[in-house]
Amino acid sequence: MLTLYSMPSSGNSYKVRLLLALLGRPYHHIPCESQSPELQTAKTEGKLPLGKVPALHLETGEVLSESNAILWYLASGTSWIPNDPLDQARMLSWMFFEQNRHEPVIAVRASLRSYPHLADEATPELLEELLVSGNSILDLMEHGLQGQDWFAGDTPTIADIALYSYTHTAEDRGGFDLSPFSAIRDWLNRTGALPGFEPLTGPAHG
Ligand SMILES: N[C@@H](CCC(=O)N[C@@H](CS)C(=O)NCC(=O)O)C(=O)O
Repeated sequence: MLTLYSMPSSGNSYKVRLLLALLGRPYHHIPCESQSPELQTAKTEGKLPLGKVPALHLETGEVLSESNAILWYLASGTSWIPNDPLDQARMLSWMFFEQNRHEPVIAVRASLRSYPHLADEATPELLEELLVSGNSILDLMEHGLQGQDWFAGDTPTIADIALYSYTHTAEDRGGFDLSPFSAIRDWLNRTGALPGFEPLTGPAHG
């Protein structure tokens, strides 16, 4: 059986749990919350090759790191990766965007507002800067969803899962106002209605 080391509060970890739920794949879960002894143990026992969660341990003993690479592996051979190379490239483009531009702003603002150990870094100036840049990221997503239900192609792909993770908590955790972004709000509702969907239930961090 697959074993997933993941952080209950974290969007990067939630992506993987969400895809496993949507695929109906059973797995053994080892929760490693931020600042917890379990996270430290996983690190010292060498369970996290890149030092971060999520990490997926396969039945073969191989270990995969990086949430979006894990999504790719789990989705291989399923409809969550489109067949058309152009749609695949579009999907990857949104997934790189998610890691390079979305997560460092929208997730970071949520983390600064939620994790007690980051409170000292959460200055009003930094929160304002992240609010402005986060709104421009949301604008790009809103534009990307014009005339289409999903980010890459006609059906949901792992790009939707990658982007859903930190966007659906952007209001309550990140302090963003999604009311001007109607295409994003419709897409969030569409994603939340997928068969097998599981909500993020970890504590309100990150
Ligand atoms: N780019 C990585 C980011 C992984 C990452 O930063 N994980 C954080 C939680 S979101 C973590 O492991 N934090 C614990 C630590 O750094 O000690 C991915 O997408 O998997």
